[in-house]
Amino acid sequence: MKKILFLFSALFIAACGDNEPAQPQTTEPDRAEQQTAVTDKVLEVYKSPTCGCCGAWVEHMQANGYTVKVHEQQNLQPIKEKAGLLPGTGSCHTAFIDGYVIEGHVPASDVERLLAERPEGKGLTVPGMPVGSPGMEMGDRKDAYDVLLFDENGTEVFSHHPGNQ
Ligand SMILES: [Cu+2]
Repeated sequence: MKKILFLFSALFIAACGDNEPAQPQTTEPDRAEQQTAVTDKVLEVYKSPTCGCCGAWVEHMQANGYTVKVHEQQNLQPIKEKAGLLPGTGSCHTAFIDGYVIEGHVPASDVERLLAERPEGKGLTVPGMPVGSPGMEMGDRKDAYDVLLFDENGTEVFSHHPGNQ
């Protein structure tokens, strides 16, 4: 299982592009993790220093009113394990907010709904990196994708985003 997850994250980091310089707002993970449960709308994001689409997603969340703390590290494997992601359901960056995991390019509107409805589960994931999801804009192209609610047993569709193709 570790190996599978590692292969996925390596694949996504590669697809993400190595074109973005390191962001300056890196903080120590240990210190920040203690704050996640009590702060409102503070998103703790773990990403590789070179992931451009991860940075674009961070900007999407900031534009929607979230305070974001970015933690940059090369090896995200311990974070994926902490998040409890099932093999094949991961993406590039992993975030935590208010007791939930947000994996990959989840739209801010879905995070908003998650925090309002507070369903049972570990959090939301958009596996892979669908074109047209927040942070993955490529011209006018939008691929259809699902946001999944997941727990240790599996996933269910939380919302569907239709494409335009
Ligand atoms: Cu990405």
